[in-house]
Amino acid sequence: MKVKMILPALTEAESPLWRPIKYSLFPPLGLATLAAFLSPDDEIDLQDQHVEQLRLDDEPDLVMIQVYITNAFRAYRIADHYRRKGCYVILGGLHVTSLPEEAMAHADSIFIGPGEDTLPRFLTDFRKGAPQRVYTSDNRTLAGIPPIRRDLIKRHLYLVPNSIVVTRGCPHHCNFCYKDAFFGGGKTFYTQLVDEALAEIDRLPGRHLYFLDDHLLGNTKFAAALFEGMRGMNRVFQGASTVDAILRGNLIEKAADAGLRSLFVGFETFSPQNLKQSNKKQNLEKDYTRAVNRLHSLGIMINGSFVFGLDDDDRDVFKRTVDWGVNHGITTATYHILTPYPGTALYRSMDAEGRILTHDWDRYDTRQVVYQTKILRAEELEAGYWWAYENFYSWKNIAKSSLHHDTVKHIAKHFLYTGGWKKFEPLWNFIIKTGGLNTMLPLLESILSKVKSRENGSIVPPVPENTLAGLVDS
Ligand code: B12
Ligand code: SF4
Repeated sequence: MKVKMILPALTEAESPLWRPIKYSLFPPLGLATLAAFLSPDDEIDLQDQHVEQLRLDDEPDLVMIQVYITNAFRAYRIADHYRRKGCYVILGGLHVTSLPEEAMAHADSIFIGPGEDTLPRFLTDFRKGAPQRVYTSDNRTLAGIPPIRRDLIKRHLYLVPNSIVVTRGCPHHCNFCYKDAFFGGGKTFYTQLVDEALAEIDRLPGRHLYFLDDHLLGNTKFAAALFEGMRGMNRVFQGASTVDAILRGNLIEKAADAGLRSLFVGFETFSPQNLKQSNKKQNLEKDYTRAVNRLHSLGIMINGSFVFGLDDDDRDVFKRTVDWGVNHGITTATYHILTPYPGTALYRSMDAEGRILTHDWDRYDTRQVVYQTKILRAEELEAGYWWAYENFYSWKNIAKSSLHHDTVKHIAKHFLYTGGWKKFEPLWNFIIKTGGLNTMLPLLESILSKVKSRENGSIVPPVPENTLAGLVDS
């Protein structure tokens, strides 16, 4: 059987003239995971529009398309194109799960939730000639899933070909997050078997790994065993966590020992009001500064995530947030404008209040205001968002933030990483166009090599386990 798998890009990434480096970072891991359920005899063509021109002149037996909110309209156009040719088209992913009826109009079958349990069911039905219209995931396990078909990934087109996920979902329930909508009807947080996760890591060439898990430290027992198993593997890796998990116990030291060098941390907001509005209770009354110091003392760089536009935000929020990041030596900052994704609790409450202003999903890219704001006007919010990026990544602030660290190596690392990331977009564009992106990996690996603070270890003692118990409610 001929199978075509497609990850459509959002509009911005398609321009032949300009490819932001962000879209050439990670390969289509979800589709490569699903490809493992196909037969070795199937002829699979996996295309990622973020990094290649789509070929649409073929006539496969089965077309599988991954739909995010910001690629939904394009995904539907591609689906319609193949259905007109008589190909069988199936749609799955986050946006299909949020809005199944919308997706149904463009597909022969749709998939609700993760695909590890539903795709095998569909394939059996499809081969028998009796596929159903809707497949809904209800059996959430990663035990025994076949190895990801990484052979289908064009590694040379990505800066970070070694992306990996060893858990699914998250133990928390922030009301703006995609995850409760996506994992509804079953477990919302589950992990691989440790041995299987370690085997997957072992299969990856080179040193660098990027864990795309929503919360790599979310299950303490699993993460501790994983990091234990990774010691001595000589890996350097990046991942994501919450503030409370960084402060709790000694898991973060274990992660650092295993090779963790940079962490995406969801600070999101400094306002308790906003945290309550977002049901981000795991951040309430948590000492962000302490978390930052703890990471820095372990030589872990921080990518801070911040959201603008929650109802308690005023005109000063942009400056406050940027200043805090610079004064705390945050390496990179990711700012978002609050975006109520359909299917989330945030969307439901805003919809009930009549605050949703548009259903143009292309605009739900976390850079545009799509809802009725409260204190800030929409124009102020968008202007403040761009101002924050520009200021955080000004040379002056990159230098100031780098100088926060106490060793020359850490200062240099910070300066190179942040400057290289944000200040050389034309150079990245050139490297992408000339096909040499993957050759930059050794540079990334050396920037991520180990640094320790002068105190040679953690200077920030952990918060006792039981003071935070109960907040993680998996
Ligand atoms: C890596 C990543 C990216 C990467 C690469 C994406 C890629 N190559 O897949 C980059 C940097 C390009 C990216 C960009 C963006 N991203 Co992004 N990204 C992620 C991240 C962190 C991990 C994705 C991943 O690999 N998951 C692991 C794999 C195994 O799961 P999966 O891809 O979902 O696939 C499973 C199922 O969805 C399902 N499935 C998927 N497709 C199909 C198809 C069929 C036919 C079937 C049967 C099943 C199926 O089966 C798979 C196995 O279970 C997620 C967060 C997350 N945890 O998902 C955010 C996330 C997907 N991104 C998000 C957003 C908003 C964006 C951007 C708009 C950000 C921006 N401002 O630019 C852009 C838009 C991209 C686009 N194409 O439209 C949101 C999406 C919200 C939504 N409702 O759609 C998420 C959820 C982040 C968040 N917390 O809000 N992203
Ligand atoms: S902690 Fe992060 S991944 Fe988990 S629910 Fe909140 S926003 Fe989503």
